[in-house]
Amino acid sequence: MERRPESRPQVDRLSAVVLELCDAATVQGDPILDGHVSQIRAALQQPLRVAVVGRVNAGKSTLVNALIKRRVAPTLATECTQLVTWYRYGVQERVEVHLLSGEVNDVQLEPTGQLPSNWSAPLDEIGHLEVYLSQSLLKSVTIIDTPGLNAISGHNSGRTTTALGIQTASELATGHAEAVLFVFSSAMHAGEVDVLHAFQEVSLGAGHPPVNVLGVLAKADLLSDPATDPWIMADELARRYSVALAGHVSEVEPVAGLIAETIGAGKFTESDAAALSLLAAMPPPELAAMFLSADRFVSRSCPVSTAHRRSLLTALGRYGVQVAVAAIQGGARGAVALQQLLGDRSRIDTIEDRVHRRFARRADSIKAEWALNRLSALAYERSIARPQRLWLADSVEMTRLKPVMQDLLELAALNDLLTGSARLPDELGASLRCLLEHDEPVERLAAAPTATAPELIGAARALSDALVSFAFSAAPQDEHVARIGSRACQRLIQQLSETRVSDEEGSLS
Ligand SMILES: Nc1nc2c(ncn2[C@@H]2O[C@H](COP(=O)(O)OP(=O)(O)O)[C@@H](O)[C@H]2O)c(=O)[nH]1
Ligand SMILES: [Mg+2]
Repeated sequence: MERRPESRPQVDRLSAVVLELCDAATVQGDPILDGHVSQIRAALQQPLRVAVVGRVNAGKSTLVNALIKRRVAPTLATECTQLVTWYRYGVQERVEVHLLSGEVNDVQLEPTGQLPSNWSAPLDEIGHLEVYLSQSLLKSVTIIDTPGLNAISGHNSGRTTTALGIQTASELATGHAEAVLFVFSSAMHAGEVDVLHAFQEVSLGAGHPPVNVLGVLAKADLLSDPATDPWIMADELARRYSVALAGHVSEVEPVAGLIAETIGAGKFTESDAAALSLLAAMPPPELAAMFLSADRFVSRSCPVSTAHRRSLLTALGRYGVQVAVAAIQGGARGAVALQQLLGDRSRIDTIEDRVHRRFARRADSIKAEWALNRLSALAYERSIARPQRLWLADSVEMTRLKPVMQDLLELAALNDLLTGSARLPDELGASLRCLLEHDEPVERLAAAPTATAPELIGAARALSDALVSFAFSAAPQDEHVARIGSRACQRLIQQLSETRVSDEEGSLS
């Protein structure tokens, strides 16, 4: 007998419902509505689009490279850092230059694997680039690298906001990001506050609920001096930022993007490991003196060539070099062991996990919600005939009421919990957050891995009861969230009971 899935369906169940609405909209026969709807339909059928946003030099492109495990995006101030670049999945690697005129030109990556720096068209005629790569992450998300939010009214920021979806209402249905990685560097400076405000305007204007925005504290390695562990400071700073940004991002995670980029892109070699071993063998006082500053690191006399020291510094930063040297002194040998260790230290795994857990796994709900929002915005678009607009407003509302759309309510409830717009008692709030954040029943109920189906059902009932009894005397918004949580428990109980019955039937046959 066919075994029922244990986790929530990953297929585009909700998107399929919204696609039906799109089909019905097309039959309405309004060409303008149809134009918008066909863009929404296309977006629903593609991987989730995640924009990487932040000020110039925050470490966005470095993070993009680290995530796609290739050094494709330029990370210095070259011309193409000014272009919005989409990284999409494609078996055949290529780059498409999308001109503002609508024309598309194909170009190749440089032999080094990087984006070319010369384009066949002037920069101000290029809308964006689309890079097709066969990296597996891109099967589930499309990543959009943006130039930066520094001068929100400036030319490049205009492009950034376009990628995020800040356009005129008539363009609302065009290529937008559905989720955001907001990158800011640890080296706070005055401009950062302006960028934050710009970002807030941008993210709210684009209708990105905080649950779809992840904060990334990049360049965590720069928080170190030779004597301290940067992660102590990075964790503390990330915690402070996550409080300060509570209404705008779901959480803030620190990362050492540069190390992750070098290791992920396979740019750390045996020759680098050998050079680091020479450093590790130096007398400790001399080594300590070298690590006092980047200048001293390259200028002092030492068995490793100045050029190689400079390249190590560019590839790993001072912290990365220090970590590797300390590991060698502790017995680590060879490039493979050091790659593993440096990769772990960069904490890119946490960012990957969050991209997967918060975005990729929830892509269906995020996309369906995004598409419904776009469709309801079209109901106010005056270039569409009034009867069609009225039909649209009504149909979006009816679609939202379908029982299958419970997932969207759960996402909204999680958002309310994360942003503090709904408050539940600490323990109950944590249990509900866990229920709404995870996929597997054991994780959703924070149960022991060995828990049996009846135990899980019991735990779900207990949580549901606690939520209902809280809801009786709660403020309206808190009550609403608690009731959605209770319904989520009931769905889980039903799912667990069905799995159990099918298992029992399976064992009888
Ligand atoms: N030490 C260190 N430098 C970084 C890190 N991430 C980026 N950088 C450097 O910061 C500069 C700007 O990075 P980039 O990714 O191009 O920033 P973007 O303008 O936001 O795309 C480059 O020189 C990077 O090498 C990091 O995690 N650690
Ligand atoms: Mg960049």
